[in-house]
Order: sequence, then structure tokens, then C-alpha cells
Amino acid sequence: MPQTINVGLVGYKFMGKAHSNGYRQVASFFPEVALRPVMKVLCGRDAAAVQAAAEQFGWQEIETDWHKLVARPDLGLIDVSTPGDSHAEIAIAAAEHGKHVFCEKPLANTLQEAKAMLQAVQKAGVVGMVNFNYRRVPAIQLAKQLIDEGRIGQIYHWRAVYLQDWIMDPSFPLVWRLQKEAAGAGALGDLGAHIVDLARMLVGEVTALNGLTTTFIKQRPLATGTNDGLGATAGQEMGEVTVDDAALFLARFANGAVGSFEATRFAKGRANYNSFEINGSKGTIVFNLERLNELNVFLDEDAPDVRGFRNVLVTDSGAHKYMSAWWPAGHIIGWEHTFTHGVLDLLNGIAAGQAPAPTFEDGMRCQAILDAVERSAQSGSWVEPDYN
Ligand code: SOE
Repeated sequence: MPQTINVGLVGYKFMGKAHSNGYRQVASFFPEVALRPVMKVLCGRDAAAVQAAAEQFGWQEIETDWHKLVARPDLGLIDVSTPGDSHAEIAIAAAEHGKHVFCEKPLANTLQEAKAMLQAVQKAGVVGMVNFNYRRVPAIQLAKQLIDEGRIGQIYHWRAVYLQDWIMDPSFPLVWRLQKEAAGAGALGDLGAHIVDLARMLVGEVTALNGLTTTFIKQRPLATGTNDGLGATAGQEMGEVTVDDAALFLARFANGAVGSFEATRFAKGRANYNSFEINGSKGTIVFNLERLNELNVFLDEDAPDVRGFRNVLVTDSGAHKYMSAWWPAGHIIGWEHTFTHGVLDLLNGIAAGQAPAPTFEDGMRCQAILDAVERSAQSGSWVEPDYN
């Protein structure tokens, strides 16, 4: 009989749904997974809504108080899929109860919280993993492989944008993602965090940066009813937007590469445009989430007469990470598969007693970079991330 682990998930909206799908799919497609997740308890404050979500997603029980959830002796893994303002307290309490922790990105709302979370998992000796899901797009894994094999040579440039447009209407309400106390930051933390994490995985550590942030629409109608960004409606009263609408920065990496990063919610027509280009001494790699099964590459190693940019369809079960579990070559996968891949690596990591990347240490380092962007935006000068 395969070994199992009982999971308690806090949060049942957008991310709760995406994580639930990961737990549901993982053993069906990756039967070799070292620990099979039992979808034991779904947790949220509104009992009726959590009950409905538990039935929809396939959780056995519900709980309305996360303090009770993390104290349950039958649970081995706590998944934190709430807005950022509760990540630290839930994750720290879970670690103190000896639970492994899977936390939605970004790890925390502040660098101080991220450091406390890292300390808590280290002290408890439990696995702490952050769900930066784009690491687990097979095409991005191929980019990593090409870099690790030296096939694009020394990296000179990282150029990344993460663009959305869902809050451009000035009458769009002041949902939690636009409030600093709840979300920590705006486009910087929500979208910039993803491209920072990818840059750290693909290029290396950021040593210094110079950034700017801006808020184009400073007042918005307060949200009525739900405050979660999907079903929220605008009321009469106005409130202040306390996060950035856009953040841009230039960075230096430890290996000598230089990079540019842009995260915005004001790029008309770009619903979820996450793209990067890496230029090395022997090749170039281009990725665009809208074509997530493809990697565009230019490699000097090709014969000169056919050398040029080519699109690799990253769906080959023999050649491409995670793809042997899914469909025959050419049968593409989607955004939700990245969550299944994350859950797979998490469960294998727990079984092996080793936190898979991105660990809480990676999450803290990402937070240090976001923190540095905010400090630089205020001072107007180059700053160094505080990793200590
Ligand atoms: C909303 O901006 C959002 O869902 C982010 O929170 C996710 O992390 C990103 O993957 C897609 O956009």
C-alpha cells in the first residue's frame, strides 16, 4: 500500500481551487508519487461557503478556525492558500505543530515576516515550500536544462515582463489585492514576485537593483459584498489604493548578468502575459506563458545553414520533464498542470525529508528583492537586497 499524508488546506477561492486540483490529480497521473495526499480538511471562515467548496473540490471535512486545523494531530501537511496577510501566522503556527507547510506566493507580505517563517520551518525541521508555480512549466524546466548544460553559454541578459490589465477601469473596486495591509504590495508582489523567482532559478542571485513603483489610480470605490477581486462590486464610498499599480527595476546578478523586470496591471489587452528572454554567449531563450507548451530558442550549436530561432514543442515524454505522465507527444497541457507538478515535488520532498525549491529560503530571498525595489523606489538610489 502506498504511504499517505493527510492534508489541511486553508483558503478555498482562486488558489484553493487550483491547489485542490493539484492534490486531486497528482496520484492519478504520477502513481509513483512517494506520498499520496488525502484531501482531509478544507478550512475557511464562512462555514456554508467552505462546505460548498469542499464538496465541489473533493475534501472530506471542513473547519472554520485555522488555529484548530493546524493543531489536528492527524494532519501532516498544511497548505496556506489565503491572502498574504495571514501567511505568516498560519505557516508559523503550522510549523510549530510539526506540520510541513506549502505556502502560496509570495511567501509573505513583508521581509520580516518571511524571515520569521523561514526560521520557524528550520527550527521545527519541517518542509517549507512556496508555490511559485511557473517554475514547473515543462518549457521553463527545459530552459533551465539548456542553461545548466551550458548550451546558451554565459548569461548576459535577463529581460522579463509580467503584464495584466484587470484593474484599468477606474471604477473597479478597492479589492484586497489593492490594499497594502492585505496584499503587502500590488503588481510588484503579485506579478513581480513570479519573474523574480524565475530569474533566481534561471540566472542566479540578484546583488543590487534600482526600481520605481507607481500608482496610477489612487482612489477607488470601496468594494461591496465580496472583496476578492472576482465577484466584487463597486460601492458609493471611495477609498485609497495603498499598493503599486506598476513596478519596474534594473538589476545586477552575482554572475555578472544584468536584468530588467516590469510588472504591471495597466497593460491594456494583456490578461496574463508572463514572458522572459535570456541572452547568453551561445544562444537565446524566449518564453511566453500564452504559448506555455513552447520554448523559442536560438542556439549557436546548430549547423550554420539552418541556424535561427525555432519553436520547440515541449511535450515529448522522453525528453521533457513531467510530460511522461500526461498525454502522447503533441498533446498540450495547461496552466493548472503546474500546480500538480508542484504538489508532486512537494510530496516527494516530504517523503525524502528535503524541501524542494522554491523553499522558504527562496521565498525569503524573493521577498528581500521585492523589499529592495520598494526601498529603491523611495530613495531613488541603487540598493542591495537584505538576505541576512
Ligand atoms: C492575479 O493577478 C494572479 O492570479 C496572480 O495572483 C497569480 O499568481 C498569477 O499566476 C496570475 O495572476
